[in-house]
Amino acid sequence: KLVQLGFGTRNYDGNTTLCVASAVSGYKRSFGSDGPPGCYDDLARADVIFLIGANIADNHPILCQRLLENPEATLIVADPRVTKTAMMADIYLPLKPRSDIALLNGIAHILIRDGLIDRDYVARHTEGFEALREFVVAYPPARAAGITGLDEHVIERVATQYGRAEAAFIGWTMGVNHSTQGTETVNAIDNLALLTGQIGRAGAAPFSITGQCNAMGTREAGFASSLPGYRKFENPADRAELAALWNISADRIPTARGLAYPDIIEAALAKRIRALWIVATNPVVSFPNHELIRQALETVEFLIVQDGFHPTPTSELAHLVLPAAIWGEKKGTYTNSERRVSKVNRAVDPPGEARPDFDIFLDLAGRLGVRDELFPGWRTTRDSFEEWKRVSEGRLCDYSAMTWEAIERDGGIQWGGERLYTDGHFATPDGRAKLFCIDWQPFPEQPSREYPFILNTGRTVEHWHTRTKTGAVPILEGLSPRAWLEMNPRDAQRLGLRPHDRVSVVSTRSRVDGVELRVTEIVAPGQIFMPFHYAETNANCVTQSAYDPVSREPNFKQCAVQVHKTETARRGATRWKI
Ligand SMILES: Nc1nc2c(c(=O)[nH]1)N[C@H]1C(S)=C(S)[C@@H](COP(=O)(O)OP(=O)(O)OC[C@H]3O[C@@H](n4cnc5c(=O)[nH]c(N)nc54)[C@H](O)[C@@H]3O)O[C@H]1N2
Ligand SMILES: Nc1nc2c(c(=O)[nH]1)N[C@H]1C(S)=C(S)[C@@H](COP(=O)(O)OP(=O)(O)OC[C@H]3O[C@@H](n4cnc5c(=O)[nH]c(N)nc54)[C@H](O)[C@@H]3O)O[C@H]1N2
Ligand SMILES: [Mo]
Repeated sequence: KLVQLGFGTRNYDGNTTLCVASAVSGYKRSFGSDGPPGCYDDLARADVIFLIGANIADNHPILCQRLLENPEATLIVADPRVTKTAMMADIYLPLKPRSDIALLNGIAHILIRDGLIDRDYVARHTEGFEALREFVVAYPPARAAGITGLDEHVIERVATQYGRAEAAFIGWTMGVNHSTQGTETVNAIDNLALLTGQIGRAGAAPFSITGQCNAMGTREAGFASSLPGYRKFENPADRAELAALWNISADRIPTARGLAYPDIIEAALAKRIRALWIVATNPVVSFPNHELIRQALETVEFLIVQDGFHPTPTSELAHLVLPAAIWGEKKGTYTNSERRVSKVNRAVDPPGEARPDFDIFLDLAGRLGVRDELFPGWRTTRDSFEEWKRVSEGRLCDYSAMTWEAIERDGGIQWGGERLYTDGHFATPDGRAKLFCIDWQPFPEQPSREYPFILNTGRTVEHWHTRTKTGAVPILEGLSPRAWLEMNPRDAQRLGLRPHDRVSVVSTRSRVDGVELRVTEIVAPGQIFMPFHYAETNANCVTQSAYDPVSREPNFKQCAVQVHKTETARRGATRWKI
């Protein structure tokens, strides 16, 4: 409300665009709306669990414990890297980077060929089956095996297990979303669930595991890719309804979305955007192609950074820093992957001048002269929760029956109940889900003679993203004090590199120096992996500006680089300290 109606700009986006935007766009295209259909308990209820590009042992360790409740289930893990999660798998699929669509189409081919689909479900609840049936003829197991590098028999086995399951769960995270084909990969995943009717029942769901604790926040509250309550910009009835709820004239509601995150950054570089306000994200470390974001932030005439910590690599560049209270210093609700709304309470007072983000927003609204009109009588996050109940009423994400007291009493409440689409009725105009014909494409920057390695980037359990918090926790920092590069022994031997060598990772864009080498078969020959947590050796110096055309999510998981021993002169990279 403040950005759209107070500032009068549509150019607003969430960090979610670096994270779950592809899942959102994929769900919208397949099911007519965003909203993960399943719940965490499904991991304990499924008899087949298929994890694609999701390393839950490191990144969702609490959720991962649900697997222990379900030792009978077959766990299938598709990841080019032998992660801790891959080590837990009954069937591990070390597929080639970004070959997931070929694998998924190959599985769809086998399911249809062998009659392992739910014909009744497909006929009653989906659209596009005939086209898909003809399309996947082009993905026989031999071709899927050729593209993925997997054994044909393993693909057959996975398809048969999935097709015969009573309840099959597919969970995915950034190995899927961080791709120029992220949205399409999600559609190919949704295809499998729809073909087999593995959705809307206990244990059965195509489930996007979100990243941050409140990643659902920007998704539901909208104003980036949709209007609040999953309303659509292009739908006049949605706009009229929202305007009526807010008691404003409908022509103040935009009819199309504004610029997405990467497009805002490019517009800043081109001076079409002259002021930027960054809240609760640290893009100098987390945004792809570091040089570009640094230049963009140095180009804007006014940069405001609102963060719980200072200095951070981003707040250092700010003209104005607004100190924010963080978790445990403020009160409100947040919503997780399984649509569960939880309450967080203030345990301690914020230090110094820090104030809850909400208070900063209200204060600003007052100074802009829009507080009485847009936020009449609002004092606390409870007031915004009460309005949100009215705005979300009757929508898929309906909060209207919740109260703060009930949320606290029940340990969180899920909107939409335990599972969505239990009756097979989807959020599309005709109520049917859509099957998509998705062709596999090679990833955008292929390795070459000069840049022979495919760089994969991601996380480790000890650190949270850009380390503004975990870098200050001695035990975590001690366990994982610096960035490393994983390389297969064959490649290391060929390059004459040894464990603990300091290496440089170089792409056509820029370079990172002084990264500690780990020689390990966790990665296959030709592939290397580096965590992106470390500002002082920033993996995003080398990643590229390549985005999914629909979701605008960056292709963080593959780019072409060369690796060599760091010259001594470059080793003394100064360490960024909190
Ligand atoms: N400890 C810790 N936990 C976290 C976070 C953190 O920073 N630290 N961050 C949170 C957030 S916001 C997020 S989004 C989640 C992310 O959670 P994950 O998505 O599990 O994390 P990543 O390590 O980014 O990537 C997951 C896997 O994708 C694989 N991958 C790479 N390329 C491909 C491919 O082409 N195909 C397939 N199938 N897989 C591929 C990688 O090898 C990696 O193992 O974690 C959340 N939890
Ligand atoms: N190469 C590569 N890059 C990636 C990824 C990858 O896998 N590979 N993953 C991407 C993904 S999935 C994500 S989610 C992003 C994460 O990237 P970021 O969002 O940039 O990472 P965080 O470190 O979580 O940044 C959160 C910031 O908010 C501050 N903060 C914490 N709590 C509060 C609060 O209550 N209020 C305010 N105002 N500030 C607060 C923190 O101090 C921190 O500076 O990184 C993306 N970048
Ligand atoms: Mo994320």
